[in-house]
Amino acid sequence: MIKLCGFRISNYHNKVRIALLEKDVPHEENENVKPSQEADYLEKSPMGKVPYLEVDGECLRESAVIMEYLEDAYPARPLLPRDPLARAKVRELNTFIELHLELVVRPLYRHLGGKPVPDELRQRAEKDVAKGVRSLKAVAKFEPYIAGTELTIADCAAFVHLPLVTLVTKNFLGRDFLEDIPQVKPYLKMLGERPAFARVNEDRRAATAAAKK
Ligand SMILES: N[C@@H](CCC(=O)N[C@@H](CS)C(=O)NCC(=O)O)C(=O)O
Repeated sequence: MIKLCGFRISNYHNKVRIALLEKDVPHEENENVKPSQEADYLEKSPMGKVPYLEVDGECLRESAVIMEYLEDAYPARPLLPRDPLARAKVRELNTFIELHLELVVRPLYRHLGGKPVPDELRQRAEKDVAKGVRSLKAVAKFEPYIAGTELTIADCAAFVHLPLVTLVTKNFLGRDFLEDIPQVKPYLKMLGERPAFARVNEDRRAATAAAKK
């Protein structure tokens, strides 16, 4: 049995959980695991991050690696196409979303609590988000899925990460940079109607509300 460890507000945890549900992989979840730099936690996750996946007594870290493992181990309901170039195009999209959008807005996300944002950070983020959005626009298909006619790992990533890009750019950069890609909003709505995506989203909302109590 495999076990996903993390918490249900984490976008990376939620991305993996969507894949597990979409692929109908039997699994357990420990949703009470928080990032930590304590020595005993670092044995499970050496970067101190969530999520990690427990598989046969081993821990697997890094959500992109976990997604690839799930594809290899559970090929029955694929989230990657068979054709090598098409597979690479999905990974390209995933990289634009995670490396060039999510990781770019993440340092600002930490300031949502009200901590002032240094000008330098804001200016750098503004430049970099614009590049990330431009790249996403160049490759996203919305036919109706982000990589084409089939649901892929890039949809799992887009669903959890793009709302953060909207939140952060609206709050700190004066406008939602994703409005430059008008298909994004209806696309995220369409994904949110799929049972697996809807369930993870509802659980995220519940966990967020509980954390505020
Ligand atoms: N590259 C990692 C990123 C995971 C990540 O950043 N997780 C956040 C929670 S959403 C975390 O653990 N943050 C705590 C930290 O960075 O110390 C992955 O894809 O798994």
